[in-house]
Amino acid sequence: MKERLKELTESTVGKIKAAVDAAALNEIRVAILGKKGELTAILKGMKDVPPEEKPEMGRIVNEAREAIETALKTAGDRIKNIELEKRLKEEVIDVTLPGKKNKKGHRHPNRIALEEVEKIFIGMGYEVVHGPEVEYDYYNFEALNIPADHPAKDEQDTFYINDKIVLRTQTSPVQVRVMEKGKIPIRMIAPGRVFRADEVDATHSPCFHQIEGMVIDEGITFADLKGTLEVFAKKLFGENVALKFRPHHFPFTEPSAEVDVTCFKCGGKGCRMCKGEGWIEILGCGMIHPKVLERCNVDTSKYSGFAFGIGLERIALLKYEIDDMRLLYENDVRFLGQF
Ligand code: 2NL
Repeated sequence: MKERLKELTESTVGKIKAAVDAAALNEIRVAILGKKGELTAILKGMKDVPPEEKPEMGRIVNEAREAIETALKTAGDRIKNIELEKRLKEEVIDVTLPGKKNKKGHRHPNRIALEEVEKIFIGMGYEVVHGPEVEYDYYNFEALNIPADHPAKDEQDTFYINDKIVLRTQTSPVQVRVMEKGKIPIRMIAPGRVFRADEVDATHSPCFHQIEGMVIDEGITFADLKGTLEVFAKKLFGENVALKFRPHHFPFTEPSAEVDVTCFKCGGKGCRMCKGEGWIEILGCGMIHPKVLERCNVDTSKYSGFAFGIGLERIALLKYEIDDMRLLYENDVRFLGQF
């Protein structure tokens, strides 16, 4: 019996020392100390040991159990350490790997063009003013010398909310509201969304953007208008461009003109960009009609002013050489990502 116990202890401790993982260790524990384990069987057999041998046998069996349990504990700690190290190795984070890039959005080409235009006028002392997109018919038309029977009011071109209210077709009503406040001098631009009942094509959209501008003070002349727009065009398209003022008609200005710049692509020789013309139209302008000033309570014996209107999309299309306005509204990131 003693011999058997000694052998069992030695062979078990040997196996325990050789065990490489927690599962193997557990198998050994069950085989020796489990319900049907070898040592458990020996302990159960103690009842058949003659009484005089019991104390001695009891001591030996207990020693064997303690030796095995100590070995199990030592091996358990050893395997825990091995497994911890293995996990630490496997789960290591390489802090030198490049981080995940966040995809950042950016400004729409319209927005980039608008901010560039705003910057130029702010630099010349202009204020940027915003106003309602849903506007009284009076501010959009009547105050601007466009009477009820004017073709510009045609129901085909204008979205009516009701008899008196429309979606603004230009941002001039913002300027009318500023004039009515009566604080002069005025140097302002009014950028924003405008609406016309147009079919969508490469150069039209029912919703587009305008930047109107206006200056009112004592002694403002057409020369101020020319000088201002020349500075603006050169800052936007390059110092080399020349301007041409072509007589035109607008109901709210007199005299009025459309302004062309020499093609900044070919320098005026004629190319695809300017359709062989050498000139590109960029805006409309004029001296504010006395009827408009008077209707807005501006004293025409003292003050005069000029105004202009720029199509924002037109500027964005020209600047970025985009040939179809629809691209600006489709919001395809493959297109927008290029600017
Ligand atoms: C164009 C022409 C223009 C104006 C807009 C204006 C505003 C007031 C009084 C007088 Cl409150 N005029 N605005 C003047 C001339 C031309 O726009 O072709 N825009 C794209």
